[in-house]
Amino acid sequence: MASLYINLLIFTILSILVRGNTQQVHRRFEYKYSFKPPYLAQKDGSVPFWEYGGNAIASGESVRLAPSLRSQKGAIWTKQPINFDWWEVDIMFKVTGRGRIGADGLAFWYTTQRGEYTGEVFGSSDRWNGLAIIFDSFDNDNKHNNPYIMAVVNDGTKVFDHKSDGSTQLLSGCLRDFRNKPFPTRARVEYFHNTLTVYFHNGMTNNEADYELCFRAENVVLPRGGYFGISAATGGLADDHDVLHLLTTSLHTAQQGGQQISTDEQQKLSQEYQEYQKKLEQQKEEYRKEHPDEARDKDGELEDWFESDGQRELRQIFQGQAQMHDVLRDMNKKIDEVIGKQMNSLSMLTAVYSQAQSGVQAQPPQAGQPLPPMPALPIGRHDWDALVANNQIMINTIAELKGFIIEVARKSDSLLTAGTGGGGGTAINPQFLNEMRDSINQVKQTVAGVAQRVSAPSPGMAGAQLSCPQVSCVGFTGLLLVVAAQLVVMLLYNLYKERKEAQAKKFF
Ligand SMILES: [Ca+2]
Ligand SMILES: [Ca+2]
Repeated sequence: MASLYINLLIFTILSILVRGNTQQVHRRFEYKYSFKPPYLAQKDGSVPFWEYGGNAIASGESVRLAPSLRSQKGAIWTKQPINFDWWEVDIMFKVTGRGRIGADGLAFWYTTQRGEYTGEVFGSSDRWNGLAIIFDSFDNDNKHNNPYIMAVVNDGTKVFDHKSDGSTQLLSGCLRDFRNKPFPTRARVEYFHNTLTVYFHNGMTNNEADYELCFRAENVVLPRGGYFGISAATGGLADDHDVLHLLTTSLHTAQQGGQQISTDEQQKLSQEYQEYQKKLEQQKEEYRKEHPDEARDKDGELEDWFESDGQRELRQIFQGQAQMHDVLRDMNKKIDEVIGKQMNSLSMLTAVYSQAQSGVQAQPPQAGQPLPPMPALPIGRHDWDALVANNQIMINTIAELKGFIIEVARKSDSLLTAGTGGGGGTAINPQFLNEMRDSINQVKQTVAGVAQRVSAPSPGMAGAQLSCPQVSCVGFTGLLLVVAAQLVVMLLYNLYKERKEAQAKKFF
């Protein structure tokens, strides 16, 4: 019965997995919540759809949130709150400095309000409501665990603990060095169905596929309609904190995506986008007119085609590392796949259970609402105990079997040595046993003969008991029984010995 139930369960899980995999996630690039080069900032220095302040400076190629000077703070924030629930943000950034150690770091925000440019937490406000992904360069608590990447969720009440580098407040994180890399470092923050996943690209290659998992956290509940922002700060030590791009993609499940965008809205959006592109082209033209000497400069760049010995060596080292990295990445991907599959199976299992419990089809979770508590697996305490007990029995049986096999091997060894060592020794051969059996049979016959003679009625004592004066007397039938029992034991022993020998032969 139990195995039938388990089979049914596995079948249901598999069918749901197949159905789940065919359900697609629709992705849409959100240009109003993104910035990227070229022409990241316009001529007047503004970044379309974004506002920045503090010590931040935007150029055509990047946003320098905080320059490598002491005690600088700067940030850039979206003008509009986010109007979708699930998203993925890709940030390309560079943290560079002359020092072996840098400070303070950089933070990506999703908060209900834009932070203050004079704030105390990596260039933004403390007591934020929402999510911070912090790239902490400086090791305040001197535990040699920085630079560190971490997620800290705040409900607007907590004050960030700089002294411990937020180690008591973080949701999750990973130890990754993001300073002074040959290529820009990248982070991909994904928030989908209340699961927060952060991938990191360590900037050792410029390969798009080199992201690795930093952490994944489930049941993360963030408020709806927050703002995206990215900020940085320096302290006594200082790095340059540059953001090269921030690309936002909204994520929609199949049924959501189909209903949400009407064709009118779609037309309006594409028109808006085309206008924006036209404006950019115009600005490009103007720039070319104003800087006619730039084209000439490009001709003078021929020197860049040559490289010094040092540069070549460095390039070769990077190439070698890139190859090693490719192999590692493949392995990482496989491990990620395995972990992903495990997570998937687990969540499917709980989904099946909850469906069976309620009989209602599960709805995808909504942002801003806590998830229902995870139901227990359909394995009860007694099932578990039974499993453990069975396991113990199996272990004991295996141990016994092992002992038995060792004994058999030992005995067969001794038998072999007895066989080769001149037939003497302690071994009993069947011929000897047969002889013994024959002699016992003879004894039996003799005893029977004696018994007949003894039991023949003697004159004068008809029907009377044999008198056994002085000594204790054993009845005749008793004697016969003992002899018979001995015979049986001998026979059994003979059979046992033969079987053992047959078994021992199997091993050699
Ligand atoms: Ca720190
Ligand atoms: Ca630390």
